[in-house]
Amino acid sequence: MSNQGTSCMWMRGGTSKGAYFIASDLPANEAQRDAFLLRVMGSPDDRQIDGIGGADPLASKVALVQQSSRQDADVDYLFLQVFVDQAVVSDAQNCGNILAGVGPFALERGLVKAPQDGEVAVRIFMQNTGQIAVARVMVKEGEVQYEGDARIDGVPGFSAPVPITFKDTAGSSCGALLPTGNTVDVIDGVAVTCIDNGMPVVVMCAQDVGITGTESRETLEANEALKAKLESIRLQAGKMMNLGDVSSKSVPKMTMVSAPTNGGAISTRTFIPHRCHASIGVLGAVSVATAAVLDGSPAKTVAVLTEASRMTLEVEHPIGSMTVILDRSEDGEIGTAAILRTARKLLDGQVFTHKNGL
Ligand code: NQM
Repeated sequence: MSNQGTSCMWMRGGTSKGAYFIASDLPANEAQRDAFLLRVMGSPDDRQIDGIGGADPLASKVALVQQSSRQDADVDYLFLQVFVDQAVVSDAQNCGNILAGVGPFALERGLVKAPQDGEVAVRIFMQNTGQIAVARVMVKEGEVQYEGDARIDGVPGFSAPVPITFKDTAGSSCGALLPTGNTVDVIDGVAVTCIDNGMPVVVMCAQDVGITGTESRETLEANEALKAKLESIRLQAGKMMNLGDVSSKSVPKMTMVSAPTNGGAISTRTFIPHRCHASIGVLGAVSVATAAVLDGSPAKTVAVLTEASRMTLEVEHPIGSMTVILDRSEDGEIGTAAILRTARKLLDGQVFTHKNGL
C-alpha cells in the first residue's frame, strides 16, 4: 500500500456521507482496492478511529466514478459499503443517497462538462444494479451550486435541490420486483413482502414482530430479541430472493411498517441490516413505497393511499419522511420513480493509507 496520497472528495450525499474517488485512482485489483478502502475508513473498528469513516454504516460509504463508455450514460458509478466492524467491502447493494453526490462530483472533476449557468442532467449508470438514474444539478458561473432552498428530512437547513429519477429499477439485484413470485410469503410465522424496486427489502408489519413501529432508533437497536428475529427472517429471505447466503451482505434490508403518524402514506423503521437506519435509504424507500401499493401486501393494510397513476407517497421514518413519486401505467405496472435529495462538498484533498502492520 502506498503512503502517497490519493485524491478524494468527502461529500454528504442525501442523508449519508462518503468518500468519492475517480475509479482509476484506486488499485484495479479488487482485493487491493478493498484493502485500501478499509485503511481509508479505518475498518474494522467500531470507532474507525484510524480512518476517515464516521463509525456508522451511513458514514462509511464510497463512490467510484468514471466517464461512461455507454451511449445512454455520462458517468459510471460503483457504490461500495465499507463495513464498520468487519473487514468487508461490499458491492452487493446500491445507494441512492451517495448517488446524490455523484452528479456534483462528476462536474467538479470535469467528467461532465459544466454549462455556464443552469441545470445539468447527469445520466448515471449505476454499476451495482445496471440501471440508469438521472440527477439534475444546478450550475452557476460554471460552478456547482450547493446552496439553495431545498430541504430533506435528516439534514439540517437548506441546500440546492438534486432531483433524481430512476428507470427500470424493478428487480435490480434479485431479477424480479417480487423475486419469490409472491406478494406475501410467511417466514417464521411473519407475513412479509420480499421486494426489489432498486433495493432488496423485506417489508413486514411492525406489530407482527412485536413492536409498534414508532420506537426510536436507539430503542430498536437495544432490542436483541427483535434483532435475532429479523436476522432469522433475513437469512431465509435472502435465499428466497436469489441473493444466496446473505450472512455477510448488507442486503436485504428489513423494514417494519405501520400506519402513518404524521400525515404521510406509511411509517417505517428499517434495519440495514444490523443497525437501525436513522431515516431510510432512498432506494429502500422506493421499494417500500412500491410494496405499499401492491394489492394483498402486508404494507397495504397499514398504508394510507390516494389512488392515481402518479402517486406521491410520503414514506415516514424516525426523523421525518422521504417523498417518493411513483408512476404507474394503466394496468398498474410500476414505471419510473423519483425522489428529491441534496448533496454537499465537504472536503477535497488527499487521503493517506500508511501501513498499520495488520
Ligand atoms: O436505499 C442505507 C442510505 C442507504 C442506502 C442503506 C440508500 C438506498 O441511506 O438507496 O440510500 O440502506 O444501507 O444511504
